[in-house]
Amino acid sequence: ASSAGTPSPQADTGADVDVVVVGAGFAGLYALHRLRGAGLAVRVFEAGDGVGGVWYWNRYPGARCDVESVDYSYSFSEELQQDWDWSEKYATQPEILRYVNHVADRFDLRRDITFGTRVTDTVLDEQTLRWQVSTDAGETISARFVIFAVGPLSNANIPAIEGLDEFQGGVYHTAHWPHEGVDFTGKRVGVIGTGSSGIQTIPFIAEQAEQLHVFQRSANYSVPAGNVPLDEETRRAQKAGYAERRRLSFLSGGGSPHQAHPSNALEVSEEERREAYEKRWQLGGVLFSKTFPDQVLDADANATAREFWEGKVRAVIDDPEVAELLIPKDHAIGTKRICTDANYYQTYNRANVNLVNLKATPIARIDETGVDTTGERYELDALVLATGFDAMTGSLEKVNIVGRDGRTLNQAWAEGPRTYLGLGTDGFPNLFNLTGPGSPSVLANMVLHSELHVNWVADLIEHLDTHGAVAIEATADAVTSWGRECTERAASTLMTTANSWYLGANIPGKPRVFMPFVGGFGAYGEIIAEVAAAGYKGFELI
Ligand code: N01
Repeated sequence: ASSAGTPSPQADTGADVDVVVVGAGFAGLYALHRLRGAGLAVRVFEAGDGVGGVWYWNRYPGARCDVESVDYSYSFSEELQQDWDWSEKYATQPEILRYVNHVADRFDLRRDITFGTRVTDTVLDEQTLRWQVSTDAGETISARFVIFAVGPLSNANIPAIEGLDEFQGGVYHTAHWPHEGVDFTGKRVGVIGTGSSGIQTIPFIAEQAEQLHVFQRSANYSVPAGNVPLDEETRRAQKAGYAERRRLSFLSGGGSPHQAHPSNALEVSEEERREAYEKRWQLGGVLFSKTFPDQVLDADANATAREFWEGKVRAVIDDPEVAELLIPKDHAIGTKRICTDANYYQTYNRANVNLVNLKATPIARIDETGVDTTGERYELDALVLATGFDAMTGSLEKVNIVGRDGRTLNQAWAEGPRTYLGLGTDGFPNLFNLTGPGSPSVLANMVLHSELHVNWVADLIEHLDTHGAVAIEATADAVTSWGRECTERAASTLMTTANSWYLGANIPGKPRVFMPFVGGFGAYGEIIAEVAAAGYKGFELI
């Protein structure tokens, strides 16, 4: 039965499985493969019509990963990583989607995935400790375990701007891009939002559109991605070095094998510091924000990185007034997810690109044919919303998850997400959330993070079975102390000083809680391994 209580013709099939997995992105696919391999009956539900999660939906021009392809790929199968050839240092969205589809075919995953179907309700039967999982197709199945693999950046944020629904031109959110693409040739286009998505897509749209207006509320820091094609020799070397590369990645701060400079930023000479920043700049991408270990811990150290960045960026923007608007003044570099780009700042040198400063003149309203700011009117044929996501909790929140005593997860998380190790919550036995709040999540390479989490849950299920336990549940004490630890760790950095989506600051009314675990991917891996080795300390076996 659905939460609305209206049984549909297919309701209550009564089918039993060991595990329901919600989502067929990187995490969900590996969960299916690993748990099926452990002899469990697994059923996956996926809202999209294909695999890939975020890479299925985010098809905007210029969409590309900001983690190197050699690292942003599964490590669980040596044959897979030796067989697959990445064509570029940073893979485009279409290439990643091809890869994920290859994985689904190669490991025969599709037969246990139901596509085009959303899980609506997940309700605990307290007698049996099984979960009744219902879908929007009207099916209900019973599962011993439920694994949410819904992704931290999957619930698009549509801004509440007056008149948005009146606009008669095309409106495209970057996370719901039409599969057939959009042709902006000869069009007057507006882009709202200058986060990672906006910064990646703006240069592409600028090349096509007749006129592009970029509506910027907050400026962001972006670093050139430094993408290059991979030649056969590089690929061979990468493949030969995979074992060590993966080992270092699993021990690292962010899930890729690069190490920060051995000294703190302020402990080295100015010359050495500049050299280190230059080296990272040439390497390209997000690792610039991790050049020195204290870069997001110490404001003075951070200022040296910011200054270097500012010099580089000002040098490529022709108009100093435009440059002034594009330089963030409201947060330290790296305290919001640093963006990566190809010719983003240079795009503002084009005659057909105009930067609208919403801080000075906010959007007043949108109507059938354009956008009115408090300063000017912009006639538009198309509007692109690069306005991000209700991150980390948004997609889970849409599911009616009912645990012990009829308490919903949304009630349990009303003041912000409460988890033990990011994986479990008291009152919700045998229910696991992958790569979400309370884990390194978006601060780490999501592919390896998915593997880490899935392997941990698979081992845990085996442990329950060898100990004759029906279920496992985080204790309230463990949840409280993990929450405290996550908050304290975040507060000891500069990360809590920015109004970022890590803190829910982009969604009006969302509790301000720093959601990811900031202590590093490797350190987190050690913590969860120790918990397992100690017989799942902090959890109760039932
Ligand atoms: O979303 P965002 P995103 N009026 O939230 C603006 C990953 N990702 O999709 O900052 C006007 O960062 C908002 O302005 P402000 C990556 O982790 C990775 O770009 O709230 N503007 C901001 O400029 C990333 O961090 C890759 O003032 C409004 C923008 O919209 C995460 O996804 C590529 C507005 C939203 O930026 C999210 O990135 C893409 C309003 N009402 C995404 N509401 C790569 O791998 C919002 N904005 C490279």
